[in-house]
Formats: sequence, C-alpha cells, structure tokens
Amino acid sequence: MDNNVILNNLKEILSSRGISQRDFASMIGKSETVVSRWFSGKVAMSQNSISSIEQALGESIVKSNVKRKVALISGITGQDGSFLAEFLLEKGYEVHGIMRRSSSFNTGRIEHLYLDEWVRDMKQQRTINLHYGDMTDSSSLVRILQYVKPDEIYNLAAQSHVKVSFDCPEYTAEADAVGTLRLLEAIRILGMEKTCRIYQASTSELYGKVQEIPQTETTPFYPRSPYGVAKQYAFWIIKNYREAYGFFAVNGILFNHESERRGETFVTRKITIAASRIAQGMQDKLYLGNLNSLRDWGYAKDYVECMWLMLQHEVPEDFVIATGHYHSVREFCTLAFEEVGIELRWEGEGVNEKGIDIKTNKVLVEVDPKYFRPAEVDQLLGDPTKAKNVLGWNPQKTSFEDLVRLMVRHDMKFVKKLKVQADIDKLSV
Ligand code: NDP
Ligand code: GDR
Repeated sequence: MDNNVILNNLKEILSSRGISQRDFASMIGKSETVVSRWFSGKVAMSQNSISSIEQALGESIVKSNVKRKVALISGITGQDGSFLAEFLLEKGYEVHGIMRRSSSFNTGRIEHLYLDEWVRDMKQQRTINLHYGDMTDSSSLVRILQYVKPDEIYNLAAQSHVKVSFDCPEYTAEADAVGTLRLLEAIRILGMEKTCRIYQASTSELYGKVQEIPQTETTPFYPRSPYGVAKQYAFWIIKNYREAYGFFAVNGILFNHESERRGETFVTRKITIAASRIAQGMQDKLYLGNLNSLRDWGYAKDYVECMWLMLQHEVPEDFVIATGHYHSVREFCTLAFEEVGIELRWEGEGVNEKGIDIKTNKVLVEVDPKYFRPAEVDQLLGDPTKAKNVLGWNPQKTSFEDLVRLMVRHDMKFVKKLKVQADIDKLSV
C-alpha cells in the first residue's frame, strides 16, 4: 500500500483520538525527529515501524477503516485541476472530477491518472472518477454532488482567459460568476453545507488597476476585465455564504502560476513553445502584445498545495498566494530564448519594439497590437506573508529562473516530438 495512504490513515486516527505528534512519538518510543520525517512524507515508515505503531494503537493503519476523504474538483481537465488531482491522490483521497463535453479530447492533462490503472487491471477501481457536468448547468451539479458526497470541493472550473472574456463576457459571467453561485446553491439544496468544505479559485485579476503595491488580503479590488468582474462576484458570494449560512468556503487569491501544462495561449507558454520552435527551425517569429506587463509568476505545482492547506486550516479564511516577486513579459521572453541558446537584444519602443537575435541580427520577436487588451492590468505583485505564516507554505519553492527553465526544457522535447511526427507524416503520404 502507498506510504501516503498509510500516513493519511495514521494522521486521521491520531487526530480523531486527539493524540499530538509529540505524544505519539513517546507512545511508540521514537524520537520526534523520526516521527516528523515520516509526517513530512520524506521518509517512508518501515514494515517494522508500521507493525509497532499498529500494536501501540490497537488498530491497523494499513487496512484502516478510516474513511478515505472524498474530493470533487471542477475544472479537473485544466492546468491546476490536473496537478491538484495528482496531489490529492498522493494524499490518499478518492478523487472525482467534473468535466464538460467537448467535440475533441480534453483529458490530455489527466489521462495518465486513469488510463494506466484501467489498462493494467480492468477490475481495479479507476484512480480518478470523471463525471460529465457544466458550471452553466445546475441540474448536473446537483446530480454529481448527490452521487459523490464530497468532503472537499475545489471549484477551479472557469473561462479563465482574460482577453477572451472581452469577446465572450456573458458566457464568462455565466461560468465564472453564476457558476459559483450554482455550486453553492447545489450544496445548500442537498444540505451539505456542514459536511463539505469549498475552495474557490479567486485571482489576482481582482486587484486589476492596483490600489496598493504589493497586494494583500486587504487591498481593495479594481477588476479590469469581464473575467475579473465575474471572479469578483464569485469572491463575494463565497464570502457571503460563509457569513450567511456558515459554509466552510474560502477564496485563494492566486497570482499567475504557470507550468509545462499551461494553456498554449497564455503568454508564458506561448513564449516557451515559440522559443523552442524557433530554435528548431519550425517558426520564424513570435508576435506578442504588451511587453511591459509585470506579473508575479509562480509554479502551478507549488500552488495547488496551498489550495489543500486552506481547506485543512481550522477556520475558513481567504489567502493571497504569490511569490512576492515580479517580472515583465520582456524579461520572461529574454530568459526563455536564452535557455534555447539565443541571446536577444531589444530595440525600439511601443508597437515598434523588436527582439533581435544578437548573433544573426534576425528579428525574432515583434509586437502585434491585436494582442493588446481593451483595458490592461499593468502590474501585479502579491504579498504571501499570511499564507507563509499561517499555513506554513513556502512561496519561494520554485524560482522564476527555474520556472522558465523547466517550461522551456519541456517544450524543447514537446516540439521535437511534433517535428518527428510531422516528418513521419510527410514520408507516409
Ligand atoms: P484552465 O483554463 O487551464 O482550466 C479551466 C478548467 O475549467 C478546464 O478544466 C475547463 O475545461 C474547465 N471549464 C471551463 N468552463 C467550464 C464550464 N462551463 N463548466 C465546467 N468546466 C469548465 O485554468 P487553470 O487551471 O489555469 O486555472 C484554474 C482556476 O484558477 C480557474 O478558475 C482560473 O480562473 C483560476 N486562476 C488561475 C490562475 C493561473 O494563473 N493559472 C491564477 C488565478 C486564478 P476544458 O478543459 O474542457 O476547457
Ligand atoms: P493573465 O495571463 O491575463 O495575467 O491571466 P496571460 O498570460 O494571458 O497574460 C499576462 C500578461 O501578458 C500580456 N501579454 C500577452 N498575453 C497573452 N495571452 N498573449 C500575448 O501574446 C501577450 N503579450 C503580452 C497580457 O496583456 C498580460 O498583461 C492569467 C489567467 O490564468 C487568469 O485566469 C488568472 O486569473 C490570472 O492569470 C491571474
């Protein structure tokens, strides 16, 4: 059995009996250091230790009758949903996800979490359970909640592209704002408000035209897009249901977080894919919008841990999740190209600014005003002090440089694979 599952069983037993880590250590005759290494998940418990723990507790921790926690993730097919599903599975959760119907496959980010298991042993329960539903369809939400009966709900589903929200403002409001209300109402209708905890994916876009720098949990909001406005409704309806009906519902105000799984139309991934394609001779130029935008970019894998930590906290509270550092789009670009071996120099200003390959004098990056937004968020910088102090979360786990590096390294391989496939396709014609 997975060490994380055993650990989770053990923690559940200790917390249900009110036994502290220190008392547990003395109960089994081990030092607190050893126990805290086990609890951090860094060191696995040996078979001998498991046996002596079971003897001391008078209960099995391997086949414990402790009920596995059940989590429901809306938006499980997205960047964050996929990392969170992995994280919760490792913690021993039974994981369910809401996915919407699509005319093409939309499960690329999570396939590894169920296909492998499924193929290996058809009799095995799948590790994640997927349910068709949509944030714009109340009845599907009620049906899924009634069936899954989750202990924790992570509401990550959203039309999450800021620029697209100017083109589809009504749908963005339906999915991101009213969708959150639909979920809360489904919980209320089913009388689950006291049995499940809800995490809401709030965003630094709430700060928009920033009223103070850096932004904290008390900085006033000033959203600058239909997306930001829709998310502001969601933020307040979560807070309102917490105050009105006693929901354990919390907002994670997350600043931009990226990864090798980031959607390809968000600026970071657009850059890392383009730099990789240019380096491998598959593209001539990259066109971008506002190069001066400043963002506080973190690594998505680090951020999902915080979503979970917020739901394990004793009281429902909202938290800013950020690194506390910001960089411009231009800086991201320079670093990504450097990682593929191209040194850029920047010339010109505004729409005439260009990124030029120092070695060849070729223009590789240009500005295209079609990527400008009707209203821009110029700078975002979060202050993660509260999350650090209260939740013990580490905002500097992955540095900006490491983030760019890991994304580029992934995309160099990703592009290479596409290139090989394209060559094979040409040969087979
Ligand atoms: P993605 O765009 O990668 O994922 C969004 C998910 O929502 C996808 O699974 C998508 O499904 C699903 N979805 C969209 N519309 C609906 C709908 N109507 N009904 C059901 N599901 C729907 O976003 P991220 O993973 O990056 O972000 C997760 C959440 O966090 C979002 O709410 C986003 O707004 C918020 N957020 C993100 C930040 C970031 O930097 N990444 C920062 C702050 C907040 P499909 O795969 O079919 O498209
Ligand atoms: P953002 O992310 O709008 O912050 O929303 P995005 O990567 O789209 O833009 C970041 C900044 O880069 C500028 N930019 C460009 N953006 C895109 N997409 N394409 C370009 O070519 C381009 N050129 C410059 C943008 O103008 C912007 O200033 C993300 C989403 O994940 C939201 O769901 C989330 O809430 C916020 O982050 C926090």
